[in-house]
Amino acid sequence: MGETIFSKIIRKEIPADIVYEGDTVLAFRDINPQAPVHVLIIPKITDIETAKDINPAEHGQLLADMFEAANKIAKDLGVSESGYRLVINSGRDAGQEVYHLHMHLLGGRKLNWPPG
Ligand code: IU
Repeated sequence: MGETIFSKIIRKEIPADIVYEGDTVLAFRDINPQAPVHVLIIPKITDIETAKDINPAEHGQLLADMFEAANKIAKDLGVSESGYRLVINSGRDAGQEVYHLHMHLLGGRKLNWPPG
């Protein structure tokens, strides 16, 4: 269950520009960046397809790990002070393309609100 192109990136079967790797979380630069800094932060487990599949009782530590990674990446890539956006697109109307939970970290330019 949950096999997507991100599974292949996790297994290093296809290349990605990895900026962070921990025991539970991997992060790599988006192949189609929407900002100077655009990183995808993903769990290494493959069974959370989208945000509605998150079970806080089961996935609480994993979510904490994802935010710990986001904080570190924002610092490492120089956007921690200027600001950045964390986005999880969930389902069709949000335009989710890859059904493996992922958090976008976007920064390095002034971001518009509301998003399109
Ligand atoms: P979305 O939230 O599911 O819409 O975002 C999927 C993102 O994954 C999107 O920004 C793509 O550019 C990105 N991506 C990638 O970085 N590498 C890939 O091989 C594929 C998609 I497929």
